[in-house]
Amino acid sequence: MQINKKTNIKTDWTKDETVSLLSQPFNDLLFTAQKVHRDNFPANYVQLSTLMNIKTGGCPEDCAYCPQSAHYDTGVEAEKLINLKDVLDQAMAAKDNGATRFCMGAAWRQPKQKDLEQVMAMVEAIKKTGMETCVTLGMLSIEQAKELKSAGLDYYNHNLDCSPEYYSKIITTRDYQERLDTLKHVREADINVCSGGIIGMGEDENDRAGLLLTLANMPNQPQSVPINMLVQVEGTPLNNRDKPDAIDFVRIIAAARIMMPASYVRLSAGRNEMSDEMQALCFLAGANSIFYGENLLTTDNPQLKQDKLLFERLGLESSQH
Ligand code: SAM
Ligand code: DTB
Ligand code: SF4
Repeated sequence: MQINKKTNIKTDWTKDETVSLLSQPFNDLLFTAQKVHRDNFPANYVQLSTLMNIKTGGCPEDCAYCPQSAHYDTGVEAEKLINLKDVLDQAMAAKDNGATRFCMGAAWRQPKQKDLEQVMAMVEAIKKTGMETCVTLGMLSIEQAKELKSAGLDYYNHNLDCSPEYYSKIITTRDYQERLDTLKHVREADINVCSGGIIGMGEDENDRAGLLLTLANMPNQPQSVPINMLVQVEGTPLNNRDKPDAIDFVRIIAAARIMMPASYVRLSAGRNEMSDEMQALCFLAGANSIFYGENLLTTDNPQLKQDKLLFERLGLESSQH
C-alpha cells in the first residue's frame, strides 16, 4: 500500500477497491465513515461557504451540465465582471450570516490578465473582512496561480467533475489533463485545492469510483472536496437525466470521507432538491461543509431560515469553539 509520508494517508486506491467500498453494506460503510470523520474533525461541526457569481454566462466551454455555457440556450444572459463594491457588500452580508469562506465564480475558460487583476483586488478586500477566500475562474497558468497567491487567496476551486473515462461525454472543449495541470499549478503556488465533481450526469458506479480515486490519489489530497448533485437546467444537454438514487449519493459522500479523511467534504449543489433526511445522512456519512446562501451561481440554494432550522434539528454547529 502506498502512503503519503507527510499525511499518513493512502494514495493508491484502485478501481476495484473503490467500487467494493462503495458497495459495502450501507451500515458498515456509514459506520466506518463516521469513525474516520470523528478521528479527524469535530463531530457536529459544518463549515459554511457562501458563493457569488462575479461573472455570469457567455462561457466558451461546452460543459454539458452548465447553464452558463454559450453553447446552450438556457436563458442565462452574459454579463460583465461585477464591480468591487458589490462584491464587498455581498461578502459582508455573508460574514454577518455566519459564513467563514467567500467563494467567487466566473464563467471563463481562463482569466485574462486585466480580469485577474480585478479579481486580485476582490481577494485582497475580502481578506480584510477576516473571511477565507476562494475563487473559481477556469484554467490557470502557474504564473496566474502565483499572482492569486500574492493577493492572499486561500483556496482555488477547480472540479474534475467526473472520471477520466467519462469526461469526453461531458466536455469536448478541454481535456482532463488540462484540469489536472491547473490543479498542479494551484498546488505549486501553495494555494489550498478545492476539487470535486458532479453526480447525476448519467455516470455508472465505475465512473463514480474513477472520480473518487483520481481525487484521492493526487500528490496531496484536495483540502476541500465539493460533491455536487447535478442541478438540471432546461436547455443544457443533461436536462432530464435520471436523478441519482439518494442512498447511492450518500454512499459517495461516505466513500469520499473514508478515502480523503482529512479533507472537508462539501455537500454542494443540489441541496434544494434533497430532503432534510437525505442531507442528515450525508452529514452522518462525513460531509462537513455546505454552500450557505440563497443562490448558487445561476440557480437556487435553500433559504437561510431553512438551513438554520435543519442545523437546529440536527444539533449541527457552524462555528468552532
Ligand atoms: N468556469 C469555471 C470552471 O468551470 O472551472 C468556474 C465556474 S464553474 C460553474 C464551477 C463548477 O460548478 C463546475 O466545475 C461544476 O462542477 C459546477 N457546476 C456547474 N453547473 C452545475 C450544475 N448544473 N449542477 C451541479 N454543478 C454544477
Ligand atoms: C462547486 O463545486 N459547486 C459550485 C461551485 N463549486 C462553484 C457551483 C454550483 C453551480 C450550480 C449551478 C448554478 O447555480 O449555475
Ligand atoms: Fe464555463 Fe465553467 Fe460552466 Fe464549463 S462549468 S461552461 S467552464 S462556467
